[in-house]
Amino acid sequence: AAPSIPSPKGLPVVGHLHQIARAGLIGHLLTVSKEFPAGIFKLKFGSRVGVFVTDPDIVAELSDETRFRKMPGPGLRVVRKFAGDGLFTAFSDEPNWGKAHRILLPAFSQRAMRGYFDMIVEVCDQLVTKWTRAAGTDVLVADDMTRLTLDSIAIAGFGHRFNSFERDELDSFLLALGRALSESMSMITRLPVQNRFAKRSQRQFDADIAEMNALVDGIIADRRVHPTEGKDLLNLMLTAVDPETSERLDDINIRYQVLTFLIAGHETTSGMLTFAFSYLLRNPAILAQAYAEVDRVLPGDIRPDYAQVAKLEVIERILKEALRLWPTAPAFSLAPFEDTEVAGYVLKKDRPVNVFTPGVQRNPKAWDDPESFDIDRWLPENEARHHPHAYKPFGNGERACIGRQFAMVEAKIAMAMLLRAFSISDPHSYKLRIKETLSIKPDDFFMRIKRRWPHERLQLAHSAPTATETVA
Ligand code: FDE
Repeated sequence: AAPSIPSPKGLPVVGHLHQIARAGLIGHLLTVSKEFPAGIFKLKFGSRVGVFVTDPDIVAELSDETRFRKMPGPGLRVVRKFAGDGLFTAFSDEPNWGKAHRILLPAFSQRAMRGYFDMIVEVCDQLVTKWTRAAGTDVLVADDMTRLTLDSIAIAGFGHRFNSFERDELDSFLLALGRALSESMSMITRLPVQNRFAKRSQRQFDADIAEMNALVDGIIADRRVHPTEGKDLLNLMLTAVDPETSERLDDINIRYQVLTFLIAGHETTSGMLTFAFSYLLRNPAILAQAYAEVDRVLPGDIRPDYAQVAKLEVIERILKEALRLWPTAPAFSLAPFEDTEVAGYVLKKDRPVNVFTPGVQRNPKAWDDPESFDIDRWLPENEARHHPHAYKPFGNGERACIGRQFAMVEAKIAMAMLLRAFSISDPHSYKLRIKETLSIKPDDFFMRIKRRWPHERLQLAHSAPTATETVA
């Protein structure tokens, strides 16, 4: 008989839930990853068992799409209560996955990106305006990044304006979503018996779902009354025909997709930006490189154009490295089509196995000095030498992130526009704490901002040959 997958010591009944409650799921998994260098282990969540993989060679096997496919685990199955068979939460063999994938792919082409670009710049500019008014104070980074990413995906995808920067509170959609996501997490880390007593949470959960649906239905109804030209996500959903089946998406599925994009399109991207800013503050030499780059690529207050995004190489490497240490969608799950053996263990047909990306992406087998923030890993000559399956912040294969380009374009231009206008500092010496919903982001991270110019820009022009050299 094949051996069973190793597991840290747990308690009867609760298994490892008490440790998870203390360290948070991600923190606990990172600790356990180090205790199991073979890169595969299991944890007990009450009566349920989760298998986690952090070894890049095992990930290589799991990435073989002839043997494995995405299999939503307990977390995503709870999210299906509101995202249904939308792209993110669909099982791969649900017909609506293929249909929506084929219909929506054109909305993420290079050409489509160019079309969204001005809208994204517009939203970034609203944040620059907000921070200019707030200059000299401390801003709560995650909240403003969330306003930025939510407003961008909503305007680019659906022509909907949240106008989040006009209000001090976060949009009530975000509050409902935040509660629904943490409740989804709680449902899987609570014992069944505890779930039975969580009636109030259940009622709140239902109310939050109703609120999100009302918003989405409003967005769809509005477009039906005021049709627009162009092929944004919503127009494709409402009008395009699947080339393979010649069918359109049905109304329920469109609702799931709009909600899916609003969620997937903002949570992870705002977390990525927030982590990236927190690393810049701890790495002044890299911050200096970033200032130098934005001053070179986007001088003065010119309006950025799409061609400049490709030139933001330092910024891109900063974001990639932030996503290595803290992939903001921190796991994805796969299951074999048939019982199969991996690394000497039997994996059962259809039983989800979790690729725990923070563990994979810090695995010393694949990364030198894995805990250090080193953007030079992403210089082209170094990138070519990476283990091919040690970096998966956007998932794998046909179920990989459809919004990857969108997220990177948005994050690059946002970070560039902010760094060209503001110098950032960390007077409170922020110590990283992770907030977990289904995605992860730095909790309670404030950053001090000051306008860099006209003030500093003018000074630099007097004192040195180029702004670039002075800052660097
Ligand atoms: C997806 C995704 C993924 C995979 C998952 C699994 O496998 O389970 C991942 C990992 C991700 N994604 C990640 C990320 C990061 C970031 C920053 C992002 N992401 C972003 C974004 C944006 C948008 C719009 C999106 N995103 C979206 C999406 C979708 C829809 C999906 C699903 C796909 C399919 O088909 O399946 C995803 N994303 Fe992401």
